[in-house]
Amino acid sequence: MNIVIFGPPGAGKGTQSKFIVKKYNTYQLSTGDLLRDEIKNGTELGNKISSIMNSGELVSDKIVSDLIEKFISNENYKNQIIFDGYPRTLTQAKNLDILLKKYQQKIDIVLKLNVSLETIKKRISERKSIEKRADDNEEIAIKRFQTYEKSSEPVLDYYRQTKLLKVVNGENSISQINDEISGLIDSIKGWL
Ligand code: B4P
Repeated sequence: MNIVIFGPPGAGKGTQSKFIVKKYNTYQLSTGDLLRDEIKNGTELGNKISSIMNSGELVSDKIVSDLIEKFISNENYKNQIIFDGYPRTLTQAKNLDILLKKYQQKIDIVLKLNVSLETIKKRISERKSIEKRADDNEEIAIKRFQTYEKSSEPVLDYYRQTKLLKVVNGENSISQINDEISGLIDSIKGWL
């Protein structure tokens, strides 16, 4: 089973992905984490993308596509991937379908976490004190939210048409969201 987890920055995609990985023995593919690793390791790619990420803009579709193909093509992860933060644009959504088809896979469910900008600002300021991420400040959080709003609607429409989209209230507590997501995954596992 492959799952897409979608939502604005700070919605809790990473938090919920970690829970799903543990409960359902899957693998988390966080494009944000992969990109931050490139920056941390000072790679050529990392140097190229750090200013883009720290401005709240999206990294190019080509760069993230190359990163995810490495993961999708790995037999060890076949049909056990949580796509955390990918796709973020319509081009990425279509590209993901092409890549999955190439490796005889598909998406089984798309979970969308709904969270307001006010909640996100609060969470990001709390996360900043723990993780010290360079893009976690209020001004960049607002910019990232605007970037999300601009690019997300076509992605949501795309998944609405495929009937894979399930909307989850991301304002609830972490454990309430865990329960809601488990219910949704268990319901589709029954007919897979
Ligand atoms: P991401 O790494 O995807 O980061 P995120 O959206 O900020 O975080 P997430 O939603 O995972 O929130 P978390 O669980 O940490 O993206 C960062 C950047 O990378 C992008 O801006 C972009 O530049 C680039 N990028 C990534 N993917 C890309 C792509 N596909 N294409 C192009 N560019 C890409 O939760 C946030 C905080 O809230 C945590 O501290 C958590 O403890 C807390 N929290 C979570 N759920 C909660 C709840 N229910 N109640 C209370 N607190 C909660």
